[in-house]
Amino acid sequence: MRQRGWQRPGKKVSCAQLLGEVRPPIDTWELAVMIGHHLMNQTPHIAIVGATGAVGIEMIKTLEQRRFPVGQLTLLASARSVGKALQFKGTEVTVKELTKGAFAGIDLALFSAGGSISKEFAPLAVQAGCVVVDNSSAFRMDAAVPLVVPEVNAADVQWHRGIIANPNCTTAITLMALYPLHAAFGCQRIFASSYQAVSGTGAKAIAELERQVDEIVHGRPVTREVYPHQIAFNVLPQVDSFLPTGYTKEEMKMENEGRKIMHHPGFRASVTCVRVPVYRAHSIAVSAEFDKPITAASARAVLEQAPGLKVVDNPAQAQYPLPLYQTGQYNCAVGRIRQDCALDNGLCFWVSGDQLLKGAALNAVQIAEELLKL
Ligand code: 2RA
Repeated sequence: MRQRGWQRPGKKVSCAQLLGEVRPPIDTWELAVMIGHHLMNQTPHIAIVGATGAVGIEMIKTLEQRRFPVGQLTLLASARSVGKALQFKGTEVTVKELTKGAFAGIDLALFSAGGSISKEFAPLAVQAGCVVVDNSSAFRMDAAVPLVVPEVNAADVQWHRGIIANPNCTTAITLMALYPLHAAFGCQRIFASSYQAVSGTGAKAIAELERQVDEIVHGRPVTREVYPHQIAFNVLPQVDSFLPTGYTKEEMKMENEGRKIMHHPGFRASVTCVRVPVYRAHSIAVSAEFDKPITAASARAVLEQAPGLKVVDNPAQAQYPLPLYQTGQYNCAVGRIRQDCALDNGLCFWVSGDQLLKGAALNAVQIAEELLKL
């Protein structure tokens, strides 16, 4: 039977639980820790874990550009990055080693160093009195951890117990357009394909694309280290590893994370994730089915009011969202809005967004901004 609602292993979780109405019992110590975590210093000492990675660097820039009231900034990374200096507000901040004791005195830690680092160090940071915003998949589906896109479910930040999860980039960008439509018309299911940039895999994948282009242009044999096939002048219908169902882990994040973020346990998503030879910004082509009748005009009217979203939709002038122009933008963009000819109450759209920003660093900083309001 098809599972309803997102799950943690061995335990079904209802929407009411997601909303924090039925939570695991809290003992006195845990309550004291929660209260401590909710009294956020208004000029917090912030740590960035994974500071030298692509997302870490964007986190530093985003804190500065959004004038986040950083009291002090500590940059943490693995031993091999120790001593590197990164710029923040015109001064150099030297990277320190991520150790078990690194979180003493830190109020808020933004993690983007992979799931295994998060699993090891985020609980230690919480024990040290720090609130963690985690960009990995380690805690996203944990019932005790809110999973937040501020434009969709900012209020979920209120029930955190020390860790708040940032969603997968493709999910976050899709929901920026899908959620306002769901709120207005009631979305039950989507069919989608993603077009994911190589920077989603990391610096080595960017280097692989550049190297392969150079090899091809100069007639040398193509070499490969990161992807199972040549990515230059090609597209790969695989992002992440395959599950027994034939979907990849990345593809199922849309349904599982979408259910939790939208508080919509019945949401269904059939997705094909595709890696494309684009440097930066992911795009998603979506066909969505709604409870209520929907037209391109009624959808456009909703999307034009949606926070963090720009409508770029003038096909006659060849205007639609392009990943090239979404790079470095905080807002996502939606276009190609049209009634779906194969679904009842269906709508097709194309949404594009910078996955290092809305899909990672910006979303994490927006969550931090919500924490300051508690
Ligand atoms: C990717 N979802 O693009 C990843 C990045 N978080 O592969």
